[in-house]
Amino acid sequence: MNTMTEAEAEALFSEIDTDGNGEIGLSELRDYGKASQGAIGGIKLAEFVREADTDGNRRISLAEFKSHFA
Ligand SMILES: [Ca+2]
Ligand SMILES: [Ca+2]
Repeated sequence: MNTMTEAEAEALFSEIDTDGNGEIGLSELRDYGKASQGAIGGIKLAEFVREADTDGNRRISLAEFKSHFA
């Protein structure tokens, strides 16, 4: 997937990471999903977590996020 520039991916990440701890947790994703019809960058949230969470800790780090989108 190369749908965003790195800067766009970082901007979207910080929009979703509302507590600013550098990782997107499931509750942050759920909150974001409510505002975006359950999709992120056109991808369904459940699918996004499965594909982007490469270390399997159920949280999306900025590095995981960027390698997925940018
Ligand atoms: Ca967070
Ligand atoms: Ca992860």
